[in-house]
Amino acid sequence: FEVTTMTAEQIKDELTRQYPSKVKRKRDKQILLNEKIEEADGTLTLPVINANTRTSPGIITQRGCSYAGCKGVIMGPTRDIVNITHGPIGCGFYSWLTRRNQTKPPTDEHDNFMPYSFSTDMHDENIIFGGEKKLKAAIQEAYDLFHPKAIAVFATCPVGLIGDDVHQVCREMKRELSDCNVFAFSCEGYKGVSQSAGHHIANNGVFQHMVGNQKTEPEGKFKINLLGEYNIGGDAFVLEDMFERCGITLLSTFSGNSTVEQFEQSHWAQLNCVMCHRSINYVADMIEKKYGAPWIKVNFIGAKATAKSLRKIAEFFDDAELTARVEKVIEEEYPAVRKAQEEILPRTEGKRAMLFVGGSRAHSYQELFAEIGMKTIAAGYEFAHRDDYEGRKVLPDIKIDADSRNIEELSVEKDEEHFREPQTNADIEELKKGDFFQNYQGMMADMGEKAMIIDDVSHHEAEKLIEMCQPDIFCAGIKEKYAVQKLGVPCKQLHSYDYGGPYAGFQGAIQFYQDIDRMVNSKVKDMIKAPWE
Ligand code: CFN
Ligand code: HCA
Repeated sequence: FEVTTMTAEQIKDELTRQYPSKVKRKRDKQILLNEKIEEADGTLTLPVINANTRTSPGIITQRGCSYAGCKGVIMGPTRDIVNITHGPIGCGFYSWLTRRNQTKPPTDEHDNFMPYSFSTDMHDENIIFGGEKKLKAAIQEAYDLFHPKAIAVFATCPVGLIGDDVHQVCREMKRELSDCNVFAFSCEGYKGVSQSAGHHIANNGVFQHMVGNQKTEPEGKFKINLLGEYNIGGDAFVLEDMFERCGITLLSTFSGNSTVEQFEQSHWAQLNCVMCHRSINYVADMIEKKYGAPWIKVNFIGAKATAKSLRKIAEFFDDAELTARVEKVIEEEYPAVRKAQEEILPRTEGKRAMLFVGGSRAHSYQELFAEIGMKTIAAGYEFAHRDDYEGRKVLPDIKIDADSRNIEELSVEKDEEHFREPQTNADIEELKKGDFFQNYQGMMADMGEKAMIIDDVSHHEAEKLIEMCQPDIFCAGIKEKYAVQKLGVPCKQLHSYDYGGPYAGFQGAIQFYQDIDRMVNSKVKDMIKAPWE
């Protein structure tokens, strides 16, 4: 940690020192130093982290809710579905265009409902007497105005509490409006422990209601889907162009710049390429089980990772012409990347970053920093599961029934049991032996020895960490941004890219190097000393 004389152990202890003992005990299993043991046979033993558990009440968490994960994250980026929030107006309003997922309809004639926010705007009388009638009327109104291909309904907390049957309403309306696919998500905000449960609910719904609906096979020699890419700041545009130049047919993206038609034809793909494993692994598994297409993990964040992922796809298809085209694209793109790296690296080398975001970027962006010589001294996810840290299959995942009304394992009573903490040394040994995914490496294996790993970092811990370690850059989201910058450390939003981007692919990497260079080398910090100091 360099700037401080404290040891990593002392820093870790300091983070939780002020907590009540019960909270401290819990946090101590979620904050750890990356102590890796490499066995003689090459297997890596990693620490065990207690991820995907409930945040203790009173702690200021970065996390969001199940509705945000379902409506905002997975379903938000599809342009031609009318997404109706069934609930009081706040849920719809505060999820209105806040994620910077972009879209580009081919012409003005094509549907694009993303700029709209649709809500049933429930009031007191709907809470008391039920909101199903109002929901039906809202679906009818949306249909009359827009004649969309599909309408999706998202349940908010009060809907689950009063028991409105959103699925029954949608089934009725689908029958009535025979040329419109109408379906609902029971993604009440309180379900699960974070937005992660909402991803799972959305995955199940997309698979159940759309995947497989297109009965004729689309054209294309090398057909893939890109899973877990959401076109934040235009990332998907860069990747779409890259695939086209390689001669790879992108049938669908789940769900950046996507359409209903894409989802409906996605089962025809020969290969699923998974970017953000956390949010979309369920669809990858379901497609593999039902239709047979395997999935591989890819990463288009970072120039090296992009080249590696393109080669991985070419390897899968094992075709000389495709391989040649992929190599040509890499050759065309790399000189500019190298030039940018050579120019920027002397100014950024040795600087230290901290990354606390979501369920995937706190890992994938580390490589991008490494490409300009910066190291990640602390990182953590908001809501990822143990597999995203440790890169192996661990405890059974949650089970959600077909219409997502029951997510049994996540009920409060079962919480403790399901997220069973290792009790004995034998338990710990057993967990450490868990199967590693073939194609999936978690954050820990990639991070440096004794780097700090913190799951669901709290506001208090983040503040302490910054005070003690003075990183050169702290990556987080909008809620953290200004609190961090008031401590004198630049904060890069890895969710929205701070109104910038794209950061994916080769061109995106160059853009990222430049933005980070500007931030970590800004002189403004030296000018903010108060006059009385
Ligand atoms: S675009 Fe993704 S990459 S989908 Fe997920 S886990 Fe969120 S919205 Mo914010 S930026 Fe973030 Fe990841 Fe996957 Fe985004 S790191 S928190 S739910 N996320
Ligand atoms: C979400 C969306 C979010 C929030 C970003 C932030 C996003 O979790 O509901 O906290 O700045 O990327 O828009 O992750």
